[in-house]
Amino acid sequence: MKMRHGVKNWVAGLLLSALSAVALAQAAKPHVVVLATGGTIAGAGASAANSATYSAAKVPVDKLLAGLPELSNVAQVSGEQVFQIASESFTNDNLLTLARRVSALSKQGDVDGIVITHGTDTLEETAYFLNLVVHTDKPIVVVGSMRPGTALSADGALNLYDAVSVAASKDAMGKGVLVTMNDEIQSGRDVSKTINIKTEAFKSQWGPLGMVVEGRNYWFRNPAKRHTNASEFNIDEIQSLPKVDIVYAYGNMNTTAIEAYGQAGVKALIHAGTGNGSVAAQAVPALKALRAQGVQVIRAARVPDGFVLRNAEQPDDQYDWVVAHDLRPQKARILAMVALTKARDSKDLQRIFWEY
Ligand code: DAS
Repeated sequence: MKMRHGVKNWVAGLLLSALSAVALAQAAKPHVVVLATGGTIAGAGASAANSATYSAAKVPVDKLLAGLPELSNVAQVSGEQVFQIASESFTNDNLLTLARRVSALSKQGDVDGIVITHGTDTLEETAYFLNLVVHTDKPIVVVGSMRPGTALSADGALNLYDAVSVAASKDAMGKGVLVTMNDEIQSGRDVSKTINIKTEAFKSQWGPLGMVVEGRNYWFRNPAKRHTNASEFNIDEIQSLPKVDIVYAYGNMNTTAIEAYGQAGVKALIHAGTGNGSVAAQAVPALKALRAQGVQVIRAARVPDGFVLRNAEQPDDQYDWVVAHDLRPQKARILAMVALTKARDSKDLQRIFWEY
């Protein structure tokens, strides 16, 4: 009897030490916080055949994480539901709230990396905003999906696994805010959504920074522009964002929108011009009038790739206008809002567009 009791204690001891070894091993893994904001990655469709018809922003973060037990292979993961919205509805207040939470978490010693799950429509704007204002070297990874988790060949699970894996990686530190979609690791600054119906939707004209395959990162280049700790902008010092809007140019261009934005009190207007940021002759006087009222005029291009050359299509020096460099209009708006919290003239604003 005594012998059997001894064996039982020995087996129980073994089990306990095995369990504590597993718990210890898990506790030794990096701690990644997943901040959920909604989007397709939290979407649900009526049937598996619905890869494009579904409701976004339905699945709560706890269910997202519970549906991916493999995450425990790469990190200790905790989740927070910051918002539950489709990202086309993101506002400046959403950007400020999210960035403040990311900044606070990045300062915690028990947080090694942060993942933000996000709708794909404005994911590139949020990623760039965080890249400009969050001061940390810890990996921050923004991730979405093109298909809801209920669809055949859904892409959200692997995208999220890749995002957590990258956020848990020491070699992802100091690279600015990252986006993991479709096996690629993109720069939050450079990446844009380039197609609205395929899983290979996010591209940068300068190429991805690297790839992530089966939890391992393969790096091929580093960001060239200022970001995170090297940024002169800090979310902890930003209370609000100035009004900056975008006007889209096309044949038969008129000045209705330009004048309306001027009356609405924009501090800067992004002009998404044709070609190399061209401005229709009939629109030039309206933009010059805005500049005379103190509004910054920033020439971007509706053409997705390339970059706008200063003084090429328009005499920017003479008009005191700024060019958006290689930034697409929606990204130029993000940078202009952040820049105008500090820049006091167009010369300084142009410097910021060269550097960020
Ligand atoms: N409406 C889209 C959004 O929330 C869905 C998505 O693609 O994530 O951005």
